Amino acid sequence: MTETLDGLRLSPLTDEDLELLLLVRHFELKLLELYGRGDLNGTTHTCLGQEYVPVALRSLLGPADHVFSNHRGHGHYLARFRDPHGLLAEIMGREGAVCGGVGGSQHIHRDRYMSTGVQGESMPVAAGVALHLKRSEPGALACVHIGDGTWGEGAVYEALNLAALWRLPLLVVVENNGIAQSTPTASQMAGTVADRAAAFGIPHRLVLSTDVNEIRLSLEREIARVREGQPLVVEFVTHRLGPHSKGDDIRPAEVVRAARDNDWYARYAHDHPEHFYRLDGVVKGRGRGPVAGEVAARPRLSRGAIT
Ligand SMILES: Cc1ncc(C[n+]2csc(CCOP(=O)(O)OP(=O)(O)O)c2C)c(N)n1
Ligand SMILES: [Mg+2]
Repeated sequence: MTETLDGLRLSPLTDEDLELLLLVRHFELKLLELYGRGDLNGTTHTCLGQEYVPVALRSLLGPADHVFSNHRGHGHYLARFRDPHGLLAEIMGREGAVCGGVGGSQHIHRDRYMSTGVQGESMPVAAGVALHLKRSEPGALACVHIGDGTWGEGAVYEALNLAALWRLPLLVVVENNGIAQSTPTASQMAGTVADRAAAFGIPHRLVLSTDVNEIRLSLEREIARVREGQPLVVEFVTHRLGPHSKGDDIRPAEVVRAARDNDWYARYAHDHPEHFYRLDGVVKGRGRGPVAGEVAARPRLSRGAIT
């Protein structure tokens, strides 16, 4: 067993948080199963292993805040809306799809939530929305999720520059899983995310923990400052449990093993077996049968998305 990121026992979760974590986990495992059977088209990127990031942030964000997601966005969406039916219908091109079936897995727009598969695109858009919020809805913020590899996109720096200069309520959440598709971060990033934030005078916080309660406590005050116009970069050191998309995993066995050893799912089952097993089977059963079965039985949309 390799060292876990924080090496500590996870604190007990509320039923609500655990159910949400399990919902995301089983939703995506089901997706991979459906793709494997040829029941879905296009592609999908799972956030297996990273589910705790949006779940931890959930209670720190409010309905007036905007969330910008990326290609790995099912967890971000489910943490915001808890709508597995609408998302699965979107991915399967069925009636009840949240974006009428034209967005698919990566391109979702609902209320103050938007995802894009184009790396870095969301940063300037989120900065623009943060400017709007500063002027018209003070106290609200724009939260944007990006990966470590996305720091190779120039648009990220243009957005950071203006966020710092104009003191925008912009929260940049970096899910640093150590890899971009098949390129390890160490092979493509000079310096660090922290150095790059510092170049703009933007505070940076490193989160090593996978403990939802601990993460919330550690970020509460900083996120309150974002609402007052202090942009912030929060970098989660996390692990991608699965392939980049489907079946395209060329990582060495020890890297995958380290990801498994840090997985909140196995760790929570170990640390809190009674709580875990009381809810895991229930949430898994819901996703495997009723949600997927019900959505698959709906009429197909004529214009289903292909990605
Ligand atoms: C502008 C742009 N370039 C390339 C791609 C292809 N692509 C999709 S995901 C990805 C890797 C992103 O890595 P990272 O930002 O670390 O996020 P992760 O996949 O690890 O969550 C790439 C290169 C893209 N979607 N958009
Ligand atoms: Mg990455």
